[in-house]
Amino acid sequence: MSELTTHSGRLDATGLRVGIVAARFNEAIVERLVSGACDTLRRHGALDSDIAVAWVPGAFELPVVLRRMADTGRFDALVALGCVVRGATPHFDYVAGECASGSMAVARELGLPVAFGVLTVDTWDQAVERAGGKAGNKGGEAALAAVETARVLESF
Ligand code: INI
Repeated sequence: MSELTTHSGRLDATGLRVGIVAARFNEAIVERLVSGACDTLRRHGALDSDIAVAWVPGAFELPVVLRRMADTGRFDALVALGCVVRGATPHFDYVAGECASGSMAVARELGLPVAFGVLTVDTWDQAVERAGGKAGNKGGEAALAAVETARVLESF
């Protein structure tokens, strides 16, 4: 009987070109997610010269810029960062829903890892917890997911 083949991605960002798209809405939170993502990439071997950060007004605008970055062919992985806080109207659902499905569409259509580091929370406190507080830094976690996925794709 032949042995099974296992593919897994190393958490090594050496030489990886990573594009980060960050939504300025709730900027105090998103700045921390961007710092978390950049620090994590550096700690795993990425060079600053291989990291590009693009800012957009809000999470709704993330997919179009992710798509443009993906189309350049210059990136091995992308990271979407933002913070959508639920309000009193259904606006949250439209913004968060379109942002998530638009980001996934870029990943699927281009075959490129797009990590989803967009917080979708009920309260500001929940956002603080996830942006370097007691629940960690979801920007850093998304960056690691991007690296791992890029490496596993590379293994085929
Ligand atoms: N954008 C966010 O990134 N987070 C939010 O919480 C948010 N809220 O609550 O409205 C938000 N809205 C703006 C939206 O992303 C677009 O920028 C805007 O609708 C213009 O297209």
